[in-house]
Amino acid sequence: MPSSKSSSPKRGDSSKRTASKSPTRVSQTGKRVPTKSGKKSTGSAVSQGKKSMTSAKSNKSVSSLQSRLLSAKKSTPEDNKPKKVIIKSPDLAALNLRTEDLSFSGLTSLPSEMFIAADTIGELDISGNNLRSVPADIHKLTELRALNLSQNSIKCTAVSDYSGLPKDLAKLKFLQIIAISECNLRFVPTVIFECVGLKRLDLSRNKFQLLPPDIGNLVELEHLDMSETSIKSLPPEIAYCERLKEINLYGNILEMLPETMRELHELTELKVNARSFHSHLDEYMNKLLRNGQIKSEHIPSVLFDIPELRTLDLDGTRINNLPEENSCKLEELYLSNNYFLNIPKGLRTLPYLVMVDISHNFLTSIPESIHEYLPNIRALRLNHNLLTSLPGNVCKLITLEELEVCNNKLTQLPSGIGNLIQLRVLRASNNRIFSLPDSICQLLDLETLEMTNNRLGELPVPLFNLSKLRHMHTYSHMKPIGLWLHKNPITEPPEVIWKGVQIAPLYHYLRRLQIRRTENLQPVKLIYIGHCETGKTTLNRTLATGKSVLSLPNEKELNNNYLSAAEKSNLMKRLPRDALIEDIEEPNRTCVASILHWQSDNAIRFCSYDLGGSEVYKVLHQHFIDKDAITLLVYNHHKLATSPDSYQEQIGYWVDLLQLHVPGAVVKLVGTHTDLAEEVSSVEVVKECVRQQVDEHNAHLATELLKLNEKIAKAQAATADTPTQQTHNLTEFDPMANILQLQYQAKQMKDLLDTPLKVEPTISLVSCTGGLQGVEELKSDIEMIAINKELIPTGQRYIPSSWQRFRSAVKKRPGYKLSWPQIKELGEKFKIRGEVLMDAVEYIHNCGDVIWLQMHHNLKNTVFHKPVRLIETLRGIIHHDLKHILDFEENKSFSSISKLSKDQFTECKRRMTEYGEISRQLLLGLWYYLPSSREQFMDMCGLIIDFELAYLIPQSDLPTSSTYCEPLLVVPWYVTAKCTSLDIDTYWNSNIEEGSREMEIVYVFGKQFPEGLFETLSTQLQQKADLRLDWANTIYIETADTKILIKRYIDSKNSQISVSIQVRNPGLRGAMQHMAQLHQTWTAILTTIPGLLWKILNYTARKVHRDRSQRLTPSSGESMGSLTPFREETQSAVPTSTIEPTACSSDY
Ligand SMILES: Nc1nc2c(ncn2[C@@H]2O[C@H](COP(=O)(O)OP(=O)(O)OP(=O)(O)O)[C@@H](O)[C@H]2O)c(=O)[nH]1
Ligand SMILES: [Mg+2]
Repeated sequence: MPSSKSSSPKRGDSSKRTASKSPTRVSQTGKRVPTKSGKKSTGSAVSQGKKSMTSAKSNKSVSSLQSRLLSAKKSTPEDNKPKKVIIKSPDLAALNLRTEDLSFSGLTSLPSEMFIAADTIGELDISGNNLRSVPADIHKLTELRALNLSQNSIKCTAVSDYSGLPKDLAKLKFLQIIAISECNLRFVPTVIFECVGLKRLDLSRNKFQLLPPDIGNLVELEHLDMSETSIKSLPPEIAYCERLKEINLYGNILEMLPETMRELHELTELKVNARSFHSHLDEYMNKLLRNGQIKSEHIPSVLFDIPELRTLDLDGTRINNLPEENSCKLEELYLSNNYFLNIPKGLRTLPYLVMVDISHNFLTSIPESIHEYLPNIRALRLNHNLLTSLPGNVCKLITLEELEVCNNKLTQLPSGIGNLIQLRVLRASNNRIFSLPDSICQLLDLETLEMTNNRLGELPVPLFNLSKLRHMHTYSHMKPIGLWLHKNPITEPPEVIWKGVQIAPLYHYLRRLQIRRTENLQPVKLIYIGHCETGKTTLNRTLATGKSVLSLPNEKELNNNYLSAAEKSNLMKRLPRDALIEDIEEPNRTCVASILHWQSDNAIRFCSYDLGGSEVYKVLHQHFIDKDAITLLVYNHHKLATSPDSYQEQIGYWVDLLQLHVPGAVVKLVGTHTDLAEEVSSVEVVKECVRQQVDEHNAHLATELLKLNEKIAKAQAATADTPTQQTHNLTEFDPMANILQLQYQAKQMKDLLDTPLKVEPTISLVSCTGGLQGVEELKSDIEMIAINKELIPTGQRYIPSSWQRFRSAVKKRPGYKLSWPQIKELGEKFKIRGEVLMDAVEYIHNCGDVIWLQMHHNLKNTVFHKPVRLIETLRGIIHHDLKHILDFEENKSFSSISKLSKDQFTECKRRMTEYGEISRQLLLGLWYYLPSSREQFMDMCGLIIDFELAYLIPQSDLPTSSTYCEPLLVVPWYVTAKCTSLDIDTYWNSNIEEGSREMEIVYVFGKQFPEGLFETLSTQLQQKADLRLDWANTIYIETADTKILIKRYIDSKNSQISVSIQVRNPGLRGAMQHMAQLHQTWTAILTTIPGLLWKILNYTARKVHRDRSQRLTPSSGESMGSLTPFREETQSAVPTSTIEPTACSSDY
């Protein structure tokens, strides 16, 4: 076959050359890994088919305006008008130069006026005229950059003919661009090779037949267009044009290419019709090639050695073979319509390939090691071959985005296809595939799955997970997109479902099928949390009914706390018949919680706990949220989109709450009010914020765990160093060196890291008004979560019938709570005992029928089998609308039931709102709607105390008229009185016994300090107190010989919340004992919150002298935010008690 052997090109007219580097081969050292930009280019190639070659063939690839000038050749058939070329070189504007456009003006010579102010012309367009020559005056255009001479009749009848283009043209030292296309030239005007500054040269559509070696003079040349010039090759001297980036040789029947082209180190685009290389093959050779009897050699091997070439189109070139060793960085290779019997081994030496098309060949198999051939492949086309199977290792091509295997003889796809998680397009039509592997349902990015004309009998049910398959049987840009199933004998789902163009009915059907096939599906608890008035109640009712059930708007909110009978019945009418309403509360704001049992169309039973979002209920949320339930975190998307500052209030706080109390819970975010939100695209931002919040939390956990482990190691080393001889009694109680405590915390952190929140990846946006946008989709998403064993592992267990009978027996029991012995007795009837009994009760709890707070130290032995009654009891004490309730005129219960006069009521109200003190009479009025025998009343008080919402003040003879406002319960949350420095002086700093002992522990918490934690401690201190005083954030307690001061404050420096406990006692031992007890009580409370991180900042002990006591006085009256009077920890590595040495020796 013809090929150029010359590797040292002859120079052209070297006397005119400005640079004369010999084309030595430069070894390419820096490896180019396909970069983002590479990816981009291929992305378009992948999606648009052949890239530069194909597009260039249709003359559409030229992009820049300059390029458009130079390819002004009326190439598109529809554009028959003379082309008006606009030249706007960026240089021109900067250089104050202009464009002289005389194109298509019927000129036979250049007008003399043109040369006035010739030095201001940067570009001259004289294309489309009748010019035979250009005058020598052209050299006056001293600033000329670009010259368009195309479509003229420029003379040039021999090699050295300057009659058409004068020698003076070469004087234009700034000339970079010449276009002389379509000039009917047989010889390239010689002067062109003397314009050595040229960067772009368009000689297309002439009749040269030969490109002279003088081209090698143009060492600055970057773009050369030789298309349709009847040339058969390029001269070897082309290699002198070292800067060439692009050569266009389309429209020529090439016989060879010079070997020297491998020296063109910047050439990235070579537009060549490679089919022309087989023009000399006769029928016989063709047959031998077709049968694989000889190896093809007619493609110049230099094509595989041009180092920077990116694309090579060898479509229809009758090849059956590639060179085995290649040294270029090809990214796209088209080998379609050829004679390949096997995948060519040469692909192994083309590691940068991202796109390979070997369609329309004779491949019968794909090698097992295919993944080694194509490590970066993104699009692989194997259509129209003879493949009967695909090797499993195809599934290791994990970078694949498009795989096409249409028109083969495949009977199945590899079972591991689900590994190709980046796959967007899978085309496998016209095969014999009888089933789709289940793993295909993992291809979540799949946008097109073409399975037309196969033998599929049914579809994998989880196919509905492929949410990016948005269409069925439709085309885009003449290509099938979405899901294509035509011509398959599919019986499940039925034809009517899968033959349409809408994918929604098919997915709906498959979802239902999935639910129906799910066995032992148990009722699912749904918990609605979120800021007040975000639409939780509305959403809950809308989901349950499928209708818009907006909760009543604000204007209609009644002054009364409860619905009138008429409103209640009205509301009842709006609720579904099958929805069992356990509880209907006030019109707008949910009070504590409301419970609704409902069933979805697909027969999944739900029990919704809709939690009131008002601030005051935050102390109760921890008792209702549940790690085994589905938590819907509802936020107002409209509000968040318009005021992003509300993120913490609307989402951040709630994510923190879940992380604190129910790590590992399944959370679904729902944005409401989208009918008001103009901007729904912000959902991505919301998603990102949530992800960031969860990530930051986990990162924080990881660092804290590291620190803690270091601390444990140090503490262990210290214990080992000083074993028993360190009998200093002060180490009896040393919270900072308590290894067990530290180990417990480390384990807790490790557990937390192992069980992060399961935040659902998509946020559902809904509107509960008329159109109900997004509601059905949300319902469907919730159903899918409900049947997802990984998310809700307890939702699909087999439940014995005895448990079911036990469940209905529990529900039927009178009263509203059952003690554990009562539960045991009932379990006994159904032979449910021991741990099984606990499992059974947990099951009923997970169904939402009962509330069993099995982790709560006071309540773990109580099962609330009528949760609504529990909620009602809590409402009496914790209510968002106390202002309205505590209204003597409006609420007649205070006069009729409490029997309080207006003055007495006013005093009671003051004591409740300032100090949290609630008298028996007031309580009777607050609970007017509940049964109130003395026994029941005390039982309800006991419940409030067990929930640690209040502490009890013992009273001897109740009720008496004189004790109308004497406190019975004190709710620390309602204490609003602030502790002043005077208070501290009066109670803490006065009467200090000289030499008494004082101990203090400071606990620090992160920014997440659970709502109500401090108040819980407050309620627990009651049993220790002979006398106590409560302020907001400060508690003072006295016993016979001990004083205790407990404060909560925010460290203004790092905005961490701290709690300090101070104990003062005449003796060290006494102080230590009290401190140890308090520490134990406090840490027991802390450990009930699984996600709570805390540490001891400081543990000090000191002897108090009168003169130094003032040191303890707070700097201002504010309890929160200003009390930072404590000294920093000064201990060495091993934390031990700090105490003045004298004190030590005197006491021990
Ligand atoms: N425009 C519009 N209004 C809504 C939508 N959802 C709820 N609302 C209104 O928003 C207000 C609050 O709705 P609720 O459902 O009571 O809110 P909530 O979150 O249960 O409030 P709390 O019980 O206080 O925590 C009511 O006036 C509803 O009518 C919605 O999608 N669009
Ligand atoms: Mg509500």
